[in-house]
Amino acid sequence: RATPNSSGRVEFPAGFLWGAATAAYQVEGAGAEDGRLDSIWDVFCRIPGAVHHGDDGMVACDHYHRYREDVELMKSLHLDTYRFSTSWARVVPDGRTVNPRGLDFYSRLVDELLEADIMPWLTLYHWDLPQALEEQGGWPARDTAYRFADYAAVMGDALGDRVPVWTTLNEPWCSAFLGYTAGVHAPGKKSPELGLAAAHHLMLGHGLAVETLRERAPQASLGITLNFTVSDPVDPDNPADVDAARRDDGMFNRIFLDPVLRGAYPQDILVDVAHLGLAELIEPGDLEIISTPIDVLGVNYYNGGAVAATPDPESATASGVPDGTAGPDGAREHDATGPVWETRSPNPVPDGVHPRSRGLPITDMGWEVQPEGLTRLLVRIQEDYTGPRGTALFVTENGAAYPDVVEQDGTVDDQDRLAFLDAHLRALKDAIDAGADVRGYFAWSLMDNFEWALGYAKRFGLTRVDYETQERTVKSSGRWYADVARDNAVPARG
Ligand code: PNW
Repeated sequence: RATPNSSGRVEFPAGFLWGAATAAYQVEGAGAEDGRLDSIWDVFCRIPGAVHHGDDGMVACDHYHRYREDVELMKSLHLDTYRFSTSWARVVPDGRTVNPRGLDFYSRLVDELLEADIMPWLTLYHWDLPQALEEQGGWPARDTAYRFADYAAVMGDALGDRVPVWTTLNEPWCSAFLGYTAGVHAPGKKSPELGLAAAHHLMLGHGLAVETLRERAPQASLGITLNFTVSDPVDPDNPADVDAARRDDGMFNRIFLDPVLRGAYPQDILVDVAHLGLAELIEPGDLEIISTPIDVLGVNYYNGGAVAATPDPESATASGVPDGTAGPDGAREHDATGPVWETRSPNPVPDGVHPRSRGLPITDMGWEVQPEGLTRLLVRIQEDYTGPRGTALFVTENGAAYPDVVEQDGTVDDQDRLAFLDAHLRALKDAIDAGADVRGYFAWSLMDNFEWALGYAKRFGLTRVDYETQERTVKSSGRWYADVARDNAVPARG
């Protein structure tokens, strides 16, 4: 492999796209305006203890009313592209009837972006299923996949001529397994069977949506965003740990990669979950639909991890949570103030997969900072999955939560976040040098926002949001990133 890009100036290929990402429920607010009805997240937020501090997305960053100002902000950051999601609960509030006023918001946003010469990158589903559809079974019900395709058709008809890139789902792993198995995300269900059924129907919905968008937006690039981990056995000489890493990789990465890009679920995973009913849900033709060719694969990468077959004997709670980040005993069930680390592997595979600390630095999420994992991940996806099919790679999310310190004058000098981005961009360039066809990068996130079960307590933004005044202040990381985007290069470090 090429020498790691450790500190010199690093140039990116001509045309590389620089962006920032958000998601509807995390930034929009206007939760009950212009005909929007509840999504599963609105309902989940009302469950006492489900979300840190009882926070919800009713106001969030008020982006629904401030989108013009926010597009100005994007311009000031020199962004080539903006990745946002559309709220299904705004566009099709009851899951069946189109709400023109909701749809119109996205039309105005897209026009504003095009006017500013910022390419709209649209994600159809970033976790806000209309509650009406959850009440009819949610993602574990096959019908939801068809309702999703209907919603995709509505969006395609409305914006197909103006939006050049569409991704169907954001991180189906989170929707399926954090939502229906671990119960830490909406709708808060706790069943391995439901998680697997949700996963299959999310995949089916993805494939159906690609088919329908292909007709409605023949010029557009289409794809999906998956979230990934890089699982290393804590002891590579211990076959049980190696098997734990295999299962972690299987239930996190391959269970989505393989059906989408190879047209089949991984055989070892089908064997592992044979008693949980996945195979019985697959109808003839499903995998052909799921593997409908895509043009882009979105890669979300925050961290990898070392895993073991057994809990850490030295950890007091034996939960595998790294030292110093464990929440109060027993507080992890429905009080998400503790680290999200543990939710990284609530997979339905029979035996546990136990995260182990490697002593690497961690972010405010408790996630290990492991930039080199991004290089390995991108090269592997290129070689094993996307390369043979000619599917382009984009890093659609990468970033870090840190507890920002606000200076007297309101500025935030977040050198920790800046260093995180710097290291990951160098790692990304290493992957390009090693042959990965990576065409763009989106920082998570354009601005601080509603961090799901952790509420407003965790800040990922390039821009600080004061939730009292809704004032936006670009952080040091944001100013640094603006230069990177302008110069198409990461400046020398130091
Ligand atoms: C992603 N995990 O979520 C989402 O796409 C964003 O909406 C979110 O704000 C961002 O990452 C930061 O969390 C994840 O537990 C949430 O492994 C949890 C996990 C992974 C991704």
